[in-house]
Amino acid sequence: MASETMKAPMCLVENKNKQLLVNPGAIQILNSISQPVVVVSIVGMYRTGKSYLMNCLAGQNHGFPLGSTVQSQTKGIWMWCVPHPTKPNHTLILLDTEGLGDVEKGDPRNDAWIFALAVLLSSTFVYNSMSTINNDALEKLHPGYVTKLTELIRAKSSQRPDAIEDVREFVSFFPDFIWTVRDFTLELKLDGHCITEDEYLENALKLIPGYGPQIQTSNWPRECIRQFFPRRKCFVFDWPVSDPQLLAKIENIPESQLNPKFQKQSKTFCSHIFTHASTKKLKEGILVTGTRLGTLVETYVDAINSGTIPCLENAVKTLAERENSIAVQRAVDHYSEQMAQRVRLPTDTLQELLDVHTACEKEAIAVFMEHSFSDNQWEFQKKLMAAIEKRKEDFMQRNEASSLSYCQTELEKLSEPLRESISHGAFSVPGGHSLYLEARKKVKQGYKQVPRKGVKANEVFQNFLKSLITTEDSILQSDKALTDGQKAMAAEQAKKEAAKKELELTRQHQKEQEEMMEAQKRTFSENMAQLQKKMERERETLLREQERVLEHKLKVRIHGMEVPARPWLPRKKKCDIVKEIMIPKRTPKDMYVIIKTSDLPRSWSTLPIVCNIGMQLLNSYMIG
Ligand SMILES: Nc1nc2c(ncn2[C@@H]2O[C@H](COP(=O)(O)OP(=O)(O)O)[C@@H](O)[C@H]2O)c(=O)[nH]1
Ligand SMILES: [Mg+2]
Repeated sequence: MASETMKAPMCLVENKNKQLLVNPGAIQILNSISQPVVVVSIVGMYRTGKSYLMNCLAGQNHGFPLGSTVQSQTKGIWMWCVPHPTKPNHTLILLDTEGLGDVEKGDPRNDAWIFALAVLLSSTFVYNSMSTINNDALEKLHPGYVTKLTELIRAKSSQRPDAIEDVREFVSFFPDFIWTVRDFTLELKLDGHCITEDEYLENALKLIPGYGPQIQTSNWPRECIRQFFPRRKCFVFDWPVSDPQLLAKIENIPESQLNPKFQKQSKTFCSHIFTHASTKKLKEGILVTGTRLGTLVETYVDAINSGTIPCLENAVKTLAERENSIAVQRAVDHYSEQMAQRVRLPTDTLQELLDVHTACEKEAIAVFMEHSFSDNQWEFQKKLMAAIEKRKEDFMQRNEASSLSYCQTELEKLSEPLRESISHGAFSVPGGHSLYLEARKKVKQGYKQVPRKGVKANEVFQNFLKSLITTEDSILQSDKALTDGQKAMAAEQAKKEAAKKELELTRQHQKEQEEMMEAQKRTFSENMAQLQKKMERERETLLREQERVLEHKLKVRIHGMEVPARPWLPRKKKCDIVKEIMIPKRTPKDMYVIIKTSDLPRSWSTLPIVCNIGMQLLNSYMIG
């Protein structure tokens, strides 16, 4: 979509009357964005300049309405889709949260959900606060939002919300974390040394040594931020203007008149987002497009409203089901279009049709592979195979019908003189049988000359000969030029010829059966070959993801988790972490799990076996 059509932000999720409502208009916009998206969300206390900062990212002074001017802005998540300023063919989606912690704006009950949604939907999550990152900021700003994340989000549908594995899973799909500190007036110094903004954040997130309950309470948000957000950055901002009067009208102040330090800091922040904010991805490297983001919003909000916890695994399943159905349809349409373009009915032979079928099928499978994902039990691939099989049969039937009618028409034209001669009694004369044979031979020769008669050519001619048997016999018997012996020999000859033709026809059918079997074999091997390739590609992505998770877990492990463990965060040995991450539980039937969880060399040897199992399953499916 041309994202420039979105001139102003619109509400995506409204927090109203204890319910979260998805705006269908916003979903419609997302649905039209087929490009991958970079999603930046911002949360923090109201009137801390969040919307202003988001407008900076959109390159606009006006857009998300600022708190000073609009009092009755809808509570919830606001969305603005703009073309990505540096990544071609990407859309930048800005998600601004409105009214978090603002009691004037109504029911705060859903605030935690808005916070969780901002995390779930973004690829970069900005946490905005005022003045400093201190205990106060960590404890009092949205108490419990970060620490509640384990209760508000679930990675796997099958696990208890507090399961350890679930927390571990979070990391693989959680966004990058940025803490923006506004009106920052302190010096960036620690123990007399200059430090970077990131060091300032890391220092603030350092766990307080000790074991008391107060220390635990202080450490918990720190621990959570460190656990959930392994990739962290910090940006501090000075006051934008020195005159407080001017602050209220900040959107009308030309950039050049803002505090030069603030200008520089805003530029640095924006340029970091434009260069480093990554494309939104789900687990296993599934790229999120605008359309997919729309589905995620709907799935998560549906879950929240129905009283369940948004679950990433279910969201991916919903996405996969929607998209895999579309992928099947696309692939089948491609097959049909290409067949219609490349096949001229009737084809000369069945093999000619099957060759084109194989080529079109190969392309169709590739279309399916390109657009499908997480088709764990090959459910949709099997649907595709069945659908293509049906289309192929339709083509074969049409091919036969077309050959039949063409051959019949041609033969009727060619045999017209013969039939006329029969009806005029031209062969009821002495020597008539020989004349008849001559005339029949002419028809045969003429028929032979007709090009591209197709698969029914022999059958049609055979039926034509059968229709003449009685007439032919009476011509023979009434031919006075022939002796009884000659007649008997001629009758015998006719029988032999008929039997020979019958045999030819049977052989042709047998050959066609074999050709069809061969084509089916090609179907299976093509499906398996392309599946294998896709799995290898997916496995590479998975390995990279596992490495990332491992790296994070080790980092957390190594950099001092010195407080008593939470029930969901027990301390682990390094080797245990490695084991848990690299070898999750297996279910032997699940082809993807086998590929996902085995280590690299083993996977290469497992792959053919897995493909064999797949082949057998697909085979039995087709036969069944
Ligand atoms: N002190 C201060 N005020 C700001 C800053 N940025 C914007 N504002 C002003 O703060 C008010 C609220 O800004 P807004 O962006 O709507 O805050 P939001 O409620 O967090 O989205 C407006 O009057 C802005 O002009 C900033 O960095 N510091
Ligand atoms: Mg705002």
